[in-house]
Amino acid sequence: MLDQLKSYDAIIIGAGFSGLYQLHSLRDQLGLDTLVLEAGSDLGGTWFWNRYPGARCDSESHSYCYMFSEEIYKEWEWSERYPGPTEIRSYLNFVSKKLDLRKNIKFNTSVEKAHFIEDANQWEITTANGLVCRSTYLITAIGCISSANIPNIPGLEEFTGDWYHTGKWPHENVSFKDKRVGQIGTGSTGIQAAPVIAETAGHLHVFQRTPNYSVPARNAPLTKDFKEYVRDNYEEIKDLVQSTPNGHPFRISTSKVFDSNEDERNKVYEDAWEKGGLQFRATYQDLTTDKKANDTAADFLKSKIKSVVRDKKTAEALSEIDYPYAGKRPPIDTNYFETFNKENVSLVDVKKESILKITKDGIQTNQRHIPLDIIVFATGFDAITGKFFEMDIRGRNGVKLTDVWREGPKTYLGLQTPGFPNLFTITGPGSPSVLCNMPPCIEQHVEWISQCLEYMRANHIDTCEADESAATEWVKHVNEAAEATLLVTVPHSWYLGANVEGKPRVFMPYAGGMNRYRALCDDVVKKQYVGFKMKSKSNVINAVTPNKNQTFDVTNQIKTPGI
Ligand code: N01
Repeated sequence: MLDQLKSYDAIIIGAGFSGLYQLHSLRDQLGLDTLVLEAGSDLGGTWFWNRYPGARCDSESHSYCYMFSEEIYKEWEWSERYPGPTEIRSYLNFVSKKLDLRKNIKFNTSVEKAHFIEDANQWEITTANGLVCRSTYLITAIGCISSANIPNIPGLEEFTGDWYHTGKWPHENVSFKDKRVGQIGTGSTGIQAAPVIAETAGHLHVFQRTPNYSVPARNAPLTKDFKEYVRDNYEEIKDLVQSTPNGHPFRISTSKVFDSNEDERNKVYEDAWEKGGLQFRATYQDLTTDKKANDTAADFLKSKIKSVVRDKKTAEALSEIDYPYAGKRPPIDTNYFETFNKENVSLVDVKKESILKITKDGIQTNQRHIPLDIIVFATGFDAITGKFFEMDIRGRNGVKLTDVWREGPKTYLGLQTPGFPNLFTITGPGSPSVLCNMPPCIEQHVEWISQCLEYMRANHIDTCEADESAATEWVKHVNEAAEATLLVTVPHSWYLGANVEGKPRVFMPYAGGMNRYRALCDDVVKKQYVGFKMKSKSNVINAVTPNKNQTFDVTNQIKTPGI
């Protein structure tokens, strides 16, 4: 209890990519007394928890890292095209050691409450292990997909076998050898997990509710030449990821689908299929905005599934996809569809054979009982807002964040919520976040927040708080950006909160593109933090209310969304 009511300049919640860089930035660049509180027993964030079989990042390793330091970028060498959790954790440990970050992190410390104490102009934080401390600034670095979603299927408590959620995977080895395994869920995670589970399982039943498109990842060790290219082209790669709408190290084509004839198009798709990875969606600029254009890619990908999967009924169930390609987060895989050609793997099409309940030794569908030793829930997350709602966060006048966000998250630029002074949310709802490669989004937010705090301190400003009307305009703009894409046409997407019972159906991330978003945030700074109320003691120093032409041009068409 040594830290009872100790005050810090800044408290950061979370020690993943965001929290680590924010700590370095505030402590070493701004000289602030900073503490990080982390629920896990070690650093890593998403990568501390997600250790499920087959887990691997879908972003290419040379872009899935920090770029704020040329030295760090060049000193680290990735081994494969896509990094796995172990290598990512080693990387974060390397960064942490280099910057001496651990000394300011408290592990096994889960934040339960964060209340704004108006008189003191401070946040008071209470943790599950009894720590109470205060800070002037509170920064959430809690990730977007960190709150596991376990569906409410009756009977789970009766199950006598083992069950796991992919997002809370045990640190010790889970053996599937000769076991009867049921995997529920075929999103990005399930598509990565199934082929690896099938390698040793006695039998794997994959319960699929909604079929998914997937493109081969084509993971491979990085060649000596590529490693050299990465080392020699730091500036160029940095410029690329920071200037594309999705933060990935490839440009989205400027061509439109119907600029090419069918043969040319198929060649483009075939080449992208061979190359593998998320680059498939960058083949044409209108794939994510024009349904007819999208149909050409969707048909190509469906025909690939049918050409791989030998059993006709299974191929049909896997390829009967009724929403646009990349309308949900597009997975990439290693032998996912090939896995269904194995003797020990079968697909359970939950649309036709619904799950009634979990029994003591399996899953009862409306057609049969499937005996199981292990159930793997690859059922996703209460994304973006879920982790916030696990904490009791209260702003001015004791107002709860859960109440302010009841109808959907209300933020200005995804960075702040009106009524919650000095609370900053890294990759919060209303920012590009999950539609992009995360590290460039994180770096942009961390740098923006640090710059804002520097400005506040230089100008003796005590509180920074999003203006109500600025947040209203921003939420409107976030909706308009989404409406300009096919993303909103997929009713069962987690981007809309549709995967969690009772969650409001609101499109949460900003689909206007990372490059555009960055420019808007920079413009806000240039305009003296327009849309943020900056107060010193009780005087308003700056309360420039935005007018929509001033801050973000909501009428400007979103041509290349950040997805
Ligand atoms: O979760 P999901 P995820 N009965 O929500 C099914 C990121 N990620 O963990 O589509 C039966 O996408 C559900 O069915 P449906 C990435 O951003 C990143 O796979 O709702 N099925 C769906 O099939 C990704 O988008 C990497 O009908 C049920 C699945 O469970 C995000 O994480 C790697 C069900 C959930 O899919 C989440 O992906 C992996 C029920 N009751 C993931 N409830 C990287 O590369 C749910 N489902 C960094």
